Order: sequence, then structure tokens, then C-alpha cells
Amino acid sequence: MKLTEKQEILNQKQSYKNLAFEERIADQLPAWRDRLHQLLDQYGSVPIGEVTVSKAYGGMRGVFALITEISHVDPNMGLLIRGYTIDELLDKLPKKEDHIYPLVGGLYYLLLVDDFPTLEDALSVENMWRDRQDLPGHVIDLLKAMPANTHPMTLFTQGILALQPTSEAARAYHEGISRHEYWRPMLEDALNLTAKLPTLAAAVYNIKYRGGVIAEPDADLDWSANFAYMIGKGKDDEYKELCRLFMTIHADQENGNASAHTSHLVGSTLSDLYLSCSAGLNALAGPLHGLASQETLRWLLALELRYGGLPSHEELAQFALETLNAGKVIPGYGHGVLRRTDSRFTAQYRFAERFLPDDPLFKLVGRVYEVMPQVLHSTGKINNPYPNVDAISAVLQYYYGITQVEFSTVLFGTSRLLGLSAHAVWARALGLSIERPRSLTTSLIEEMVMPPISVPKNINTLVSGGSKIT
Ligand code: NMX
Ligand code: MLT
Repeated sequence: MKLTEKQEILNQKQSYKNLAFEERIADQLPAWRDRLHQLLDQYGSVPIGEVTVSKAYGGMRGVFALITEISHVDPNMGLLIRGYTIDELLDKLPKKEDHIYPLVGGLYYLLLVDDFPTLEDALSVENMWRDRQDLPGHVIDLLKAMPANTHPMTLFTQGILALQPTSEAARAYHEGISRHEYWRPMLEDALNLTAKLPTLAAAVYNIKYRGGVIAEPDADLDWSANFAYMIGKGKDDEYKELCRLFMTIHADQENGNASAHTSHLVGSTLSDLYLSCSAGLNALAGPLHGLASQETLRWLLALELRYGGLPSHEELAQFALETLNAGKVIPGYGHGVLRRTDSRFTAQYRFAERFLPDDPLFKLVGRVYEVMPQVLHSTGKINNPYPNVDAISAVLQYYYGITQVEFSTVLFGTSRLLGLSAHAVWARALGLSIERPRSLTTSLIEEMVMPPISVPKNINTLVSGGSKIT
């Protein structure tokens, strides 16, 4: 090896040596553990909410039963990551001089260690990821062996599961690691898995839609932009900016959404990160969750086709009512927690106003936004008639040439695994318990809530007489 090459490797190592994630988390842990012990000792039996019959039947909506320090969804302000709104994150997270949107390495730093990153921190994470971004050959072989009609989300999840044999946590567990130390190899798995995500997402795209070409990442590019590069869009600087925006805003959404909760549940059994995260992605692949991104695009394209362009407000309302009357939901609208327009929708809307103001599909998104809240409100049952993150995301991808309708959720998953993996490390570090809520039968609930049937004193006489009961 030439001296300059050696120096370069040394420099690279040097540039992320100061990350010391393990030490930082270890330093924060004693205080956290004490805080939780104290809280539980003193207030463990204080109720923080109630479970009603409708909540038990209604998907536990609004039941506070999960813990995370990493993010929180406020019904009005939207997502807060470590206390920062989406706008604040987009504004404050470190960016390279010539970039508009943040380096996702900085966001991952914030997710993992709760310190606001400097540019050096963000670049260090990006450098560390760069060293770990390659996929083992068997993952590519597995994906290539799947039938051509396999959904890209299935390929993506399979890719993650195929990485499971590399799990440091699984190895450490089988070698007998204490469960109090299990978070350390989990952290290693989190750094390894997140590093490979753009490579994996690009492999899925290339195998599905580009005849199986497999591109190497570009060492000069950041994590988000490398996805663009690997799918053949390395020269499209605007698309690279979109990737940075997309990967920043989809990364997390507290612990109760279906994918985070699934991943947390699986991880609570001490399954390793590859097992728990792939499970989480399977939840994301449902049309009421992350697949709504592809469903929105499908719906908008059908709407455009029906009216041959931008429909009038009346035509749009009519089309929406047809969807509702067919027993379907309007994709991209509504939310389990939010009660205002999703701040992640707004961030993408602003991007579109800047870069694709005249795009017909973007104009359609705008028209839908003018009409849909009123239409949904008039159903009299929806709690939030406003757009969520999925009401626009696939439209932006489509504009930049990602016209394969089914693909956008893979990008959602690529970003979301940042949050899921950070939650997983902290859940193990704090020793959160295996999940095991109870279930009831309807008869048991009826017994619990219905007043006992009052039986007339002379019931036996009445029954045996047979004439008074009808
Ligand atoms: N279109 C039609 N009906 C809706 C919609 C919608 N977009 N959103 C809610 N409703 C209905 C809902 O199905 C329920 O009806 P019913 O009582 O007959 O079961 C009623 O309105 C009350 O639901 P909410 O309490 O407002 O919403 P909930 O918390 O149950 O569901 C979603 C939240 C997100 C699942 C729901 O709004 C939905 O299905 N939206 C469309 C799919 C979507 O965009 N999902 C993506 C969410 C974000 N993400 O990325 O995960
Ligand atoms: C998410 O980003 O996970 C969605 O908005 C769904 C949710 O929060 O329930």
C-alpha cells in the first residue's frame, strides 16, 4: 500500500474517532437509569391515562403506553425530534457549504446521543457510514433470485433480514453477554445497518427497474446523495437535495406508530436489530401506514387520467366521494395523532414550490389540499382531515424520474430505519421490558362494564308458569 493511501485511511479513521458513540451513551446511562428507577419507585402506580372500551377496540388510539426519549408527536406542532420541530431541524442541522438540506449523519448523531451535532460530528458519521456501506454479495444474489413481480418493500425487508447473520448482538448474546451490556453490540449493528441502507435501497431499485446493474457508492458523496448516485442520478443535484430532505423528515415519529411499535415489540424479546427492524418495515409496508405514499401517487394519477389534467374543485370532490363510497380511504390524509397539516408535508410542499412549481402533479396536490379537508370533514367521523407526510412524497420522486409507483415506500423505510435503530439501542440500554399486554374477550369486557342484569325475584315462578314471559 502506498504511503498516501495509508495516510488517507488514517485521516478517515481520525475523522470519526471522536464520535465515540459507545462512550457517550455509556456516560449518559447512569443518570438515565437513576432517573427511571426513582420515577418508578416513587410514582410507579400513578395513572397517566386510561384505557376505555373504545380504545381497546380502536387500536389503542391515544393510550400512553410506550416510552421514548428520542421523539414525540405533538398533535398541533407535529414531530419533535429531541425537542426540535421539522423546520428547526431543517434549519439548524449541519449542512455542507454548497448544500441546501442537512447531512443525515448529523440527524443520526442527534437521534443516538441527544447532543446537537456540529458539522464535524455530521461529517464524522458520514465518514463512518462510508466505511461500512458495502453489501455482502449474498444479499444481492438473494434479491436477484426473487420473482420479478416481488414488491420492492418485500425485497428491501428481505435484504435486511439477509444481513442478520452479520449481527454482532446475536453473536454476543450466544457468547453469553449480560443483558445490561447487550446495547453495545446493538449499537454496532445499528451503525452497520444504517450505513448500508442507501446501498440496499439502490440495489432494490436497480434489480427491479434497471436490469440488475449494481453500482458502487461514490466515496465523495453523503449518505442521502449516494442513493441518487447509485440509481444513476449522480448528476442531478436537485434530486440529491430532495434525497437529503426526504431522509431527514421521514427518520422518526415517536414510538407508537405501527412500524416503530412493531420493531420495539420484536426487539423487546431481545431479538437483534436486523430481526426487529425488518419486522418494523413489514408494518410500514401496509397501505394505512407507509405504503400510503405509493397509494397517494396511484390515486393522483387516476384522478389526472379521469379529468385529463387539473380537475375543478367540484370534479375533485366528486372523485373523492367515489373513493369514500367505495369503502376506501383517501390516501395521504388523516393521522392517528396529528390534528393539523403534517409539518413533513409542509416541508415537502415548500420544496416543490421552489423547484417544481409548474409540475402538473404538484398542482394537483395543491388542488387536493384545497378540497379534501372539507370533503373529509363532511363525513363527520374523521378526526384529522389534513394531509400527512405521504400526501406529496411520491409526487416529488415521480417528478425526478422515480416513476415506478411502488418504490417510494422503500425510501420511507430507508430513512425510518434511522429512528428505529436509535430507539432499539436505547431500549436495550435502558433495559425496557418485554412487551406483554393482556387481552380480553368481548364477554369479559361486557361483564366488566355492563350493569348486572336485574333478575325479578319471582323469576322461577314466572318461568315455570310459562305465561308472562314473551
Ligand atoms: N379517508 C377516509 N376515511 C378516513 C381517512 C381517510 N384518509 N382517515 C380516517 N378516516 C376514517 C377512519 O377510517 C375512521 O372510520 P371508521 O370509524 O369507519 O373506522 C374514521 O375516519 C376515524 O378515523 P380517525 O380517528 O380520524 O383516524 P385513525 O387514527 O383511525 O386512522 C389513519 C389514521 C392514518 C390510518 C387514517 O387517517 C387513514 O387511513 N388515512 C389514509 C391512509 C394514510 O394516509 N396513511 C398514512 C399515515 C401516515 N403514515 O405515513 O403512516
Ligand atoms: C409515521 O410517520 O409513522 C406516520 O405519520 C404514522 C404515525 O405516526 O402513526
